[in-house]
Amino acid sequence: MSDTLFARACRREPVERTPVWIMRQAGRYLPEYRALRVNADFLTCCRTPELACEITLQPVRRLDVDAAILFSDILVPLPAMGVEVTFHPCPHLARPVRSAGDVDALRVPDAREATPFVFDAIRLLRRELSPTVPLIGFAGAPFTMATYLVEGGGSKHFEAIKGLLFSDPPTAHALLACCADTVASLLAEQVRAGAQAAMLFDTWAGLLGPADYRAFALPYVRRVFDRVADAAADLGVDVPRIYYAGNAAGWLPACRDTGATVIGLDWRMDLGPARAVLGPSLAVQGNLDPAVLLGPPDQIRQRARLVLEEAGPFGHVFNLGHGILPQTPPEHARVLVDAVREWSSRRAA
Ligand code: 1CP
Repeated sequence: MSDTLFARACRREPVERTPVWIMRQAGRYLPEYRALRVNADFLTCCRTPELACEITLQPVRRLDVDAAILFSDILVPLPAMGVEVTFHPCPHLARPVRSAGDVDALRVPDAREATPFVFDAIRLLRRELSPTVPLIGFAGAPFTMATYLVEGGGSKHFEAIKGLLFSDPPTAHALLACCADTVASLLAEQVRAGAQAAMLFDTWAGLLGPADYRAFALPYVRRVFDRVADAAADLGVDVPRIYYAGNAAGWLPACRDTGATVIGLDWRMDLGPARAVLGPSLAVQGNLDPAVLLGPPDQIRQRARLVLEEAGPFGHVFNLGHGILPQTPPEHARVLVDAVREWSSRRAA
């Protein structure tokens, strides 16, 4: 794997073109995914290795992307922590975590016992995928996990999680530590099962100002990536550590201290200035606005080119700035992948 286009871009080595994959590339915008979901609910798909494997492969076949991402969800570890979650399709927790007593009652599961289906799916996928297409394992970053646990689902103003941070910081830290240890076990174990990159999604860290990011998010991200780095070192393999930093403009400099090797960014900032802040040792991933894929093909090609020019030729993995929207015409996703290939290889020639 260390020689795939994706791995070389993550290491900031020269590449003949920019690798591309799409966040949430498996999912509801694909008719083949919707067809499979007629007979299996979302969690059944996540918990059945053959189904998770098949769904992971769907966008690889259709789009010819340069990386696969395991089909799962950041909330898959919740039941083993003692928290029930349902999806309709957005996640909903019947009993959110609100008090010190609720946090005390949480378990930090051993991932091998809690989610064996995740590792079985990874082993299956490593047999099915071409050696040129690396498999990305992932988990939710501790702050984003804690946000779902406390809010109980999506939220408009996030007053429950933010209220907890400021009214009872020791309980907030105990919750974050619990999330970090759960996620560290899950992600390190994915690497041991064969995941060739490890990604943390911090979708909600943008709720925090810089000082609070450093207090409540950063140390826990670092704790997870340290465990991932240890697992990779034990195996003697290079495993890129990708940190998706949602709405990160306010605390972008802190991303240098996360232990990540690649920083995923959304479209709210341009990649050129972001790279100037992140410095020469980090690669970047992103950052086309997913809504661009709702527009016409010419616009998609033009916007893809602008992102490539902002990012420069090395140390860039092309992606959207957030998950692909369910309304996206699948052929528009293919237009994007082809445009990235064409422009970036023409530039390299
Ligand atoms: O009914 C269905 O089919 C369920 C829809 C769905 C899907 C397809 C959910 C519920 N999750 C997923 C898959 C998923 N989620 C993947 C694997 C697919 C791929 O990337 O190809 C991944 C990586 C995720 C990660 C995820 N889940 C994040 C982080 C990334 C992001 O988009 O910000 C988050 C925040 C979630 C929570 C979640 N799970 C499902 C939904 C609809 C959501 C978002 C809800 C919200 O915005 O609050």
